[in-house]
Amino acid sequence: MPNALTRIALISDVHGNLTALRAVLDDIESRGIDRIVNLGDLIGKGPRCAEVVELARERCEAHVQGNWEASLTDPDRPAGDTVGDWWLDQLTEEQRKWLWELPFCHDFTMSGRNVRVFHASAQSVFHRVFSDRDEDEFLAMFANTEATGDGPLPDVVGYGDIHEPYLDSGVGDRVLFNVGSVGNNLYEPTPAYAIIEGVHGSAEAAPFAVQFVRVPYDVESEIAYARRTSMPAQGPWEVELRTGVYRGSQQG
Ligand SMILES: [Mn+2]
Repeated sequence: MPNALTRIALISDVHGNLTALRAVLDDIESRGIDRIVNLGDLIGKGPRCAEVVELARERCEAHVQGNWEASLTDPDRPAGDTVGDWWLDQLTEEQRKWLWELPFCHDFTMSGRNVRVFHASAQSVFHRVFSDRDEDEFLAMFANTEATGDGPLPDVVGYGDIHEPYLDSGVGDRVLFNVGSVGNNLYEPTPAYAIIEGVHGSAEAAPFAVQFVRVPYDVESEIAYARRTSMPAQGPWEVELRTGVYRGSQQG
């Protein structure tokens, strides 16, 4: 009698976009999936960080820290560093502490594979790995580092940070994938997340799958909400949400 397959939804980079998060959570629920892991960057860029943090805490069984959490909620953040203050001010003291204490990675076993998820790379939440990285960067995603600790070496790695979903089984039997972004996708702006399916907690080989989902949502409603606030960088953010063109590539 085979073990039942479990599905886990992996979400990342919500970035304060509550309308997008609600749409994605509704889609996850409609599939009968009740296990969700958050890969970081709940906050920053968008208008509703506090609400997003609360909803994610309610619905996700595990979380890892993103670069926005790591830089903004650091209790030793340099006093002169005011970039991001608007977003930090949205959060309660308790939320800041919770975000600061989030773990770097989350490891588990599925269908005989060691799965590891983190925000950006095995090196650091600030070390960005794009989809066109070279083979050395690919392999480095599967290494144990000071940040990851000495857990079992992963065969499957999922991450966020670049706001662009992809899957690469480029070297050996390793699988690297990016879950995309819920609240701030680039290239194709529709919210994205991933589902992995397999026998959870099992060291025995069994079917294993990764699936990507795109969930349309009411982007204009999130933009209308943001316009009633004094959120910084609103213009470039609106272009990102509507077109997927990164603020650094937008024509002035
Ligand atoms: Mn991000």
